[in-house]
Amino acid sequence: MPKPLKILFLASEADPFVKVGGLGDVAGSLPYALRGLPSENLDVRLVLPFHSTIRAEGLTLTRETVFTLRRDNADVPAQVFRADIKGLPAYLISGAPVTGSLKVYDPNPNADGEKYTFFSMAALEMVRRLDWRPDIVHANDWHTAAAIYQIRRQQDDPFWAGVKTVFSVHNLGYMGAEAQNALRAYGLPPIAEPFYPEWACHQPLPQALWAADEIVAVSPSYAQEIQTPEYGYGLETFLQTRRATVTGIVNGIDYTLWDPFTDNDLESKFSADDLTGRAANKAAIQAQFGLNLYPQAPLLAMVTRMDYQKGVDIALGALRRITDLPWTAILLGTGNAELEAQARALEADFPNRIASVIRFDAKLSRRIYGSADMLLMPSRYEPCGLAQMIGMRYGAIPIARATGGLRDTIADGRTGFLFADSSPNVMAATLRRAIETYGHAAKWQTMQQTAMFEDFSWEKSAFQYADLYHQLVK
Ligand code: NHF
Repeated sequence: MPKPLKILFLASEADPFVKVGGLGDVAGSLPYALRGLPSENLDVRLVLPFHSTIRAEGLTLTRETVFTLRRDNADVPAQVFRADIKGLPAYLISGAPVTGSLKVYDPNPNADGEKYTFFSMAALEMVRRLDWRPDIVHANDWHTAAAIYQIRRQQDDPFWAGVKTVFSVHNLGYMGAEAQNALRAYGLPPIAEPFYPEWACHQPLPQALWAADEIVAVSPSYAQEIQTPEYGYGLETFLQTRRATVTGIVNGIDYTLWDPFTDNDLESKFSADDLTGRAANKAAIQAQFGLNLYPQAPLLAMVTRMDYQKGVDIALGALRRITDLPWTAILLGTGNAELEAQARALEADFPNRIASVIRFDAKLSRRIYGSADMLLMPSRYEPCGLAQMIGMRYGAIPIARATGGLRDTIADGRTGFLFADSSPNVMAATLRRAIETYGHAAKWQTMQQTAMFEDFSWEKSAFQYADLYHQLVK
């Protein structure tokens, strides 16, 4: 049995406390998955900001400690509450920078810079007050990056000396530029790193990349990609110098939450052994959204944040190029106003073929996974991607760009269809290939079943993280 380890896991969001995006799924699953590996002996504890959107009802809260943090010449009070859920110790940190912000990701960037710098520093002070010295601090994305940098700076302090750090990169595109002033105010100087452009020395994510003992990208391909100019945002040269400490561990999905056999949001439940329920689900969606031109045609779907990263424009362009083929499509998501308008315009041009549903709708997303024949993911970059794994679990075959986690989780021609270029033409050609295969019912069903039998459970990835932790403290 390996030595017991204490892991402090920091994130801006975690399901079921609060979830805005994929990071919330990961931080809501991985700590549980790690605690659920008895052979690994990991005491994982989660720390979150006590966002104003976290509802206290339903939580059993105990007040753990209060203290102040020094910010320039003033003291900022912090309060820590504990709210364990299903056996996972979870700490919620409150204070004016957190309660003063109405959203997890505030539209005012300075408010976010303040909130997350305060949170990162308070998380470290909290464990000192509680006298719970972690062996590993595992932070995620720019929001909690300052904690990693601060630990590195405090290696002379007996409490932090020898504490190891892991930094997970879920999206290199967000570096936390807005936190510069707050970092300075809380006493964190810029780093001097010759392989960085000047701006990067002042920002939390690059600081954590510099300071962390181990950098984890959320898929092996993304770990390679961030070391290239195309995906490295100017940090690639530095990341190449750290290549020995950059690994990729693909995310999982929670198989208890994502199971077409038990999903109560589906009109008809189904499993890999009996897919018949999918037809009724598809008929229901097509009827609800007036997609009645070709009842037997494949239903193409996109469930996404409407963002250029996700290639929404590429998908819309590709659909316009294949209108000679029989298909219907549903697009669900919100975000960038320009992309929303483009999606609406496509619906206006082909009203009985395409439904653009511009909203966030968790129930509809499940119904789409349980009915669509193909799930479109033409992402310009995709650190891991969760929708393709959910789609495969529900028998919706992904048509995706071969990048990051999409490339690592989809097998072209076996569990999905992959294409290389971010171009509507190339995507259109791939859709033609997929629609052609769809015409061979037996072949298509084999693909669906193969996809549904893939193992994307968290356990596999959790073992890889556990190994990494144990290696680090050796
Ligand atoms: O799956 C969680 C998510 C990823 O690819 C996704 C992304 C943000 O862009 O790791 O983080």
